[in-house]
Amino acid sequence: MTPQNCTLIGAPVQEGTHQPGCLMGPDAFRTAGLAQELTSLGHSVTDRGNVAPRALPPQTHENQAIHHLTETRAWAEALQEAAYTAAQSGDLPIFLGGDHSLSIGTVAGVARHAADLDQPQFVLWLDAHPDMHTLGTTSSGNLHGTPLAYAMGVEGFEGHYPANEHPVDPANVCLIGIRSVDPAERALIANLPVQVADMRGIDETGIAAPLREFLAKVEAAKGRLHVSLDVDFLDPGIASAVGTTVPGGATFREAHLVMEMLHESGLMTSLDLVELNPFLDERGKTARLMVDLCGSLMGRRVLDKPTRSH
Ligand code: 4U7
Ligand code: MN
Ligand code: MN
Ligand code: MN
Repeated sequence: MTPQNCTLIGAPVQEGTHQPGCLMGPDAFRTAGLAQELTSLGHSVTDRGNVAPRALPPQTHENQAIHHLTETRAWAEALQEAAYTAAQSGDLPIFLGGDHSLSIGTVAGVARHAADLDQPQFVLWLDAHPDMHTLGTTSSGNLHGTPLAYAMGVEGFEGHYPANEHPVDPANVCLIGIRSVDPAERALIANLPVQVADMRGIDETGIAAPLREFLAKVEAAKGRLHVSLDVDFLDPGIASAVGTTVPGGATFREAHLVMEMLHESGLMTSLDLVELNPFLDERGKTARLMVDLCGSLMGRRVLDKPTRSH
């Protein structure tokens, strides 16, 4: 296993949701021992503390449901810059959320670095939701439901979110774990070449098949891979500390298998850990599970030899 230099970047953003608590996410990951877990696996860790957004002049949108648009834009600008700088250093950036609106900034930032390297950017979205609303289609007004549409350069953010200079090709995007899709997202998915593994399909094929297919694409294209892990990817029975629980999520073993396969691929170049709401946690159980999953993602395994052959 190649040791990596991991850079932890806290993004205590919660303006993308209605429910307070994600603000405490970065410190919960720290308290649950994320750095120690990575160090125990032979990696080095630098914790850069938390990003702080600038104050921006207030802006509004005709969709009255939207709240905290100004703050979301400010976070996006600050995180795009932080992600770009961290990616340039050659280290593995790990963004500690914070709600999923943080990915508006992180994906754009790492994609900008991929463009500098002239490598295609790929995104793996592990989530119950596609997060493919635009400012025009969101009816909850919760902007954590928009980051993937923005990352792919879908229209509907102009003049509100920062201009997206390096949109990710939808053909380079894979969503796994999907089980709650709104009508506007359904229509977008139907018209874009994204790979979607919903829980219905996963029940039939297992979770390894769609992931293996996607990782083969990343490898063949010599791409860079950003992984965005939303706590609600997991079944609420094992991970309750999240505002948007949806039954029927990934089991403990399905989630670990995804992490183990990602590690074996050696392809991941950046990571978001999002939507942990420590205020809803039971004695740090979900925070610890997320750290445990990061262990598998970063090389912890049952035996010192590969468990299966491809
Ligand atoms: B998350 C939702 F309506 N689609 O837009 C919305 F179901 O980052 C949920 O994946 C969004 O947790 C969930 O509010 C955003 C809803
Ligand atoms: Mn507008
Ligand atoms: Mn999400
Ligand atoms: Mn979600």
